[in-house]
Amino acid sequence: MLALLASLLSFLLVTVNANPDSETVLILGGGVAGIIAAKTLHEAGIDNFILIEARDELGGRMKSYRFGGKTVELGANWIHGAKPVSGPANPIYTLAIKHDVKMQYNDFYGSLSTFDINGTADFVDVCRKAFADHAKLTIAGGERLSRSLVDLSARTGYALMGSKPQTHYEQAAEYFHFDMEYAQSPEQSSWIAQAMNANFTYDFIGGKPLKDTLLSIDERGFKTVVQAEAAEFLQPSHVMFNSTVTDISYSDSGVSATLDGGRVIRGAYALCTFSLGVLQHDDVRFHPELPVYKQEAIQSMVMATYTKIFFKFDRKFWFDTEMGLYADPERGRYSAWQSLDHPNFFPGSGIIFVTVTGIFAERVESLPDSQVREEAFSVLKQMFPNIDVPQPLDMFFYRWHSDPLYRGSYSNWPPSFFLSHYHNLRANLGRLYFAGEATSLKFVGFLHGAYDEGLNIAGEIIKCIQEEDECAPMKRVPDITNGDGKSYGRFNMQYSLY
Ligand SMILES: Cc1cc2nc3c(=O)[nH]c(=O)nc-3n(C[C@H](O)[C@H](O)[C@H](O)COP(=O)(O)OP(=O)(O)OC[C@H]3O[C@@H](n4cnc5c(N)ncnc54)[C@H](O)[C@@H]3O)c2cc1C
Ligand SMILES: *[C@@H]1O[C@H](CO)[C@@H](O)[C@H](O)[C@H]1NC(C)=O
Ligand SMILES: *[C@@H]1O[C@H](CO)[C@@H](O)[C@H](O)[C@H]1NC(C)=O
Ligand SMILES: CC(=O)N[C@H]1CO[C@H](CO)[C@@H](O)[C@@H]1O
Repeated sequence: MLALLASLLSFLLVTVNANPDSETVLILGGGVAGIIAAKTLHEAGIDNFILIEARDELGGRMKSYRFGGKTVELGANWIHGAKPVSGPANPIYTLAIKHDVKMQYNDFYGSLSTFDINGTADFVDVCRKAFADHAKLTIAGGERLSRSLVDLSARTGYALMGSKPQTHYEQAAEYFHFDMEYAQSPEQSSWIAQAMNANFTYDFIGGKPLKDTLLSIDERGFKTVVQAEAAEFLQPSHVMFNSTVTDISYSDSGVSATLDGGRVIRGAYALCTFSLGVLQHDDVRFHPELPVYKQEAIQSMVMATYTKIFFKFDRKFWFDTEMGLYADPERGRYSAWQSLDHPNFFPGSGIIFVTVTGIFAERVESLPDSQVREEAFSVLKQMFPNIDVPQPLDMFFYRWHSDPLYRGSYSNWPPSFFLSHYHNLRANLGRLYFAGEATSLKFVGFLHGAYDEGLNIAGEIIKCIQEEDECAPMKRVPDITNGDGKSYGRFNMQYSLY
């Protein structure tokens, strides 16, 4: 009798432990999406959440680094489409103003010097045409979408618009306007998704660049935008730092996350904000295994790589403009240079950086630092044949593609990724939800995409917690067929940031 009572008691205890709280929400990842999701829960009166983060600080791909006596940004650095002519501002801009983050307008396309293998070569007019071609591509892509025509690659789109780069100058100019945005080439990118992305973030009205690309030059780091915001509502008890998730178990009644030490954290709901790259590389195992439609969606989106290589020199010997574009015979080879030693940014700093993208960036990551330094140095010598280019004092770049917490920089939508894939990438699995830049339709890749999705998906979870009857599974398409797969369906493409 006593034994029976004891076993009944222990059964009850186990049951209670398995359901600690009907409302605990696990937020997996402390980047923009995770922080904004936590804030959204908090504002809805839900404070029993736990944010689990592998690193020892918040911010994720907002990652600053002390280099050459200044704070440089290894990850996100710009607020794109800060303040459109009409409609509300980019929410990252609003947060930056609120937390007094120092920003400076970056005249990406207007303040430009151009070079080739023999030094200065004036092809600014070619760049102007590439800007206009990109705008044309965007407008025509939007028209395809509104007519429900199938998606094509941006390369096809460019060709149909009459833009067919032949010379190294034309290729460099196209690279500067396209790859520097999407971190992949036009042949690797969806025409329609490119059009949506550009239309929603940039104001193309009039086809002129607006002064709405701001560069953070804050000594505390751009991450202050979200760290200061988090400090307003996050209690230390809400956050587990230095906690890497290895396994996630999910069902219709709860979710648990296993940490690398074996500890299991249980919740009623979980929001996974790990990057697309993390999901693609099986850095986290799911139990049960993810359904085939989810796997197809995850593997069909692309995690592209965007790498900034920083150099510190004892003095500035380069161009006086903000940007420098170098046309190499190989498209995208150390082409896009940006001076931080500029009156608007860090005058006197001796810092310049070059950005590489896509496959070339993955190649660079796989090389030893010394070889990258040597290659980029020889490009500088070609750009400045009449100057005795000094050896750099320091060089640094971050390997996003090989970091198991990211596996790349941000998502880029390929032509074979259909709107139904998008729904499947974003859909919940029982009590497990997904959010991040990759799940944003309007702003894929951007900080404001991560922000928007933290807000939207936390909203889905709140509906489930507070209004049981509204807890419907999110849209998914288990079998994407030729009939529904290629159509984007009817979609309102009116320009609006929010
Ligand atoms: C080089 C670069 C340049 C960029 N430039 C810009 C820009 O100028 N403007 C712009 O708008 N966007 C830019 N972006 C994109 C922007 O940074 C991202 O869209 C945004 O930060 C993504 O936020 P997130 O919350 O979706 O993901 P993340 O920031 O990746 O957050 C996910 C979090 O999960 C954590 N994590 C991962 N795996 C685990 C695990 N197993 N266990 C526990 N924790 C884990 C990570 O450490 C991270 O903190 C850039 C990105 C890069 C890399
Ligand atoms: C996380 O780990 C780092 C490095 O080991 C350590 O300095 C820091 O105190 C840890 N932070 C927490 C909150 O455990
Ligand atoms: C560079 O200079 C060499 C030698 O004058 C010349 O043969 C070559 O055509 C030039 N290349 C370019 C891209 O200007
Ligand atoms: C589909 C759509 O609305 N595309 C728009 C993108 O922005 C340009 C410029 O405002 C419009 O001309 C397109 O119609």
